[in-house]
Amino acid sequence: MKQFNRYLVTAALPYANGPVHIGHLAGCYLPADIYVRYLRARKTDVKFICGTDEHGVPITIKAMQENVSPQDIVDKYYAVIKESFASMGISFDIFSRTSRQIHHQTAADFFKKMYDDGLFEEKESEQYFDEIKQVFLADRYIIGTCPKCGNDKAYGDQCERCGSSLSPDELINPRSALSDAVPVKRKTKHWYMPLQNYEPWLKQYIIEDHKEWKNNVYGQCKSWLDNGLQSRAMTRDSNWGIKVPLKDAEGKVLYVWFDAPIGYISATKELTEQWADYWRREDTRLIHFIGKDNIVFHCIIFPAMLKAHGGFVLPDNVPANEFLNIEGEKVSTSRNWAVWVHDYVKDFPDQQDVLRYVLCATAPETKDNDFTWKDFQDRNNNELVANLGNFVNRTMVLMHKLCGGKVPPLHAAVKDAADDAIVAMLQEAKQKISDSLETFRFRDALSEVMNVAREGNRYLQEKQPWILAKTPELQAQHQQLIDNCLHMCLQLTANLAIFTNPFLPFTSQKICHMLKVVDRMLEWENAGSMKLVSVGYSLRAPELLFKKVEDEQVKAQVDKLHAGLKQSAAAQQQPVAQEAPPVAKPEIQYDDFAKLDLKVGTITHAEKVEKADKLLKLTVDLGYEQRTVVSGIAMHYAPEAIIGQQVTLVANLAPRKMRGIESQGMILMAEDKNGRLVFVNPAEAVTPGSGVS
Ligand code: B3M
Ligand code: ZN
Repeated sequence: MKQFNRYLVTAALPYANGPVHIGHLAGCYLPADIYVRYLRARKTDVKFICGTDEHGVPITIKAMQENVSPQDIVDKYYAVIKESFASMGISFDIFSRTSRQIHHQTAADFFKKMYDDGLFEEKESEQYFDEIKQVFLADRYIIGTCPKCGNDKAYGDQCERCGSSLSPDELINPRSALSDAVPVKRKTKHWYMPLQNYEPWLKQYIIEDHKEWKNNVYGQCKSWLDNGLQSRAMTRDSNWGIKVPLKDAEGKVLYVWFDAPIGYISATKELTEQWADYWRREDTRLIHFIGKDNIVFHCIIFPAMLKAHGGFVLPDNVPANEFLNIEGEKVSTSRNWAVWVHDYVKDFPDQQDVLRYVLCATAPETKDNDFTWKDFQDRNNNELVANLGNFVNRTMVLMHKLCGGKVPPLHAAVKDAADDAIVAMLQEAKQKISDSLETFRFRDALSEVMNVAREGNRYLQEKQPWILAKTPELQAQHQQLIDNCLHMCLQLTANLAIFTNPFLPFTSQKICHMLKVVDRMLEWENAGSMKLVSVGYSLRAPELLFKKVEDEQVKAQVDKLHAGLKQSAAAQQQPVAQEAPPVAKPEIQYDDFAKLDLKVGTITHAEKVEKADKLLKLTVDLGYEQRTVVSGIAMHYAPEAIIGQQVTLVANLAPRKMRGIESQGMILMAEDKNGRLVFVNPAEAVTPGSGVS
């Protein structure tokens, strides 16, 4: 076994394009936090790194939806996300952002070094281009019909309905997510990383050397490697992101999955001058906590980048979780089917640990799992309140009542086998909890902690000090037995503070407060000790650790979920801004309409009309004839951009001279409230000359 002297723990950088929900917490932030809190309690040298991922398509799409700049979006959500994590006790050492200068520099340098070492292939390829918006359409910007399942809202990289990963070329009827235009192919140059060159090395690194990785992670990596890797573009055409640090790279930025993981490095740099110890020394153990959709990037692409660049440690483990569903359905932020962390904290103030408990107890460690509010209530009421809370409360109340509010002594003369059993149980529990935590089995670890409380309750029930003290005479007679029982229970309570600390830090602090002990007691090496609280020490009054979750609260939360869903459905159906209704024209008869001869044609030629800013002279092919049409769209479309565009033509409009050119028809255009003009054309290409009715 390799000896590690310091730990670097990262949690996936959430996109700053929306708030975080409980699926995010359960997926990686909570397990990472539990792990780090445990390492700290073991006095391990550890840094816990996170921050927002502020580049890439998710940000620009959100900006478009909200009609603000990408910068506005990332500023807004950075603050929201940071606050949500802090309120849940996620204890990052730094929560940075990939928009910071230090990151831009670090990522650009990383790319430049790989470039200078000749590690990229420069390739021209044809990519989809949106002629209306005049931009290349990267992966997510293209929407079309999934060839596998027929979902007509599949993305250029993935179909969210059937989960297939796709390439834009596979989509049927591709459209631009920006303008809904039919995209055209254009040439563009990018820098590719030939991942296939790293395949033998990756096979050794993962398949041979990391057999201990979780099955879901190892299995996914193996299947990627078995299928063979290919060159992958590490740059994109966009104006939002980190500029490619090369000449002739105007309009090119680093691929977001190239820059984001380097964010772990830049955030460490920002945190400490000793950053290189964490990233460059072989005795650092680097661990990435992520959700399952990020596996290939953290297990294959990022390690290949680190290897290619050289001089960095590699991830030693990547404990990825599966997904958490809500009330039996997949989380969907667009449908607003989610439990938002900031909402939870508002609705359940001071009950962060309840959520931490439930999410850890039901964590999707090996397969997708389900969160329901009923289960939340049951676990709170039956486990936290009735087991852990009950044990600590009974101990405190009885100690105040029967031992004068002070830690009673342990009388050797009346010690018995049940007392010894408690000591042994604690030792065993400590070992089991450590073992589970160190192998990322957080559910098992937590259930072991709860078992300690359960054993405490059983012990108390067996000793029944309240019966021994039924009358003052009886109590006087049994005081030594009573003392022993409560002495044991108090030491057990202190041990529970140590054990719960990684999982339920707020609860652990409350216990420490009641016992009047300082944080140092929480160090892991103290676990199992029966000398944590000193004899004769007077303790504070008990306060309840947990309170019941009522049926009404559960109902309110379930209702809220459904209401959110309805609201978002309504919002999607309604036009964004409700303004004055458009002016209606007087009613006409069918015959009036039938007089129009509408034909579909294809633009085969387009040029500017001299001295007329707004006009283009077009040739429209109707199959059976060519028409010359003068159209007022020059401010909206470049002539070269509309060659091949299908249009609808009013073919029997009386010819009209414009700037000396006879216009033989009129092209139909839709105009939105901002004056934007868009072609009215058939949803799929048809033969030129087809009639419209
Ligand atoms: N922002 C993807 C995600 O939130 C991405 C993680 C980056 S980790 C370097 O799923
Ligand atoms: Zn599909």
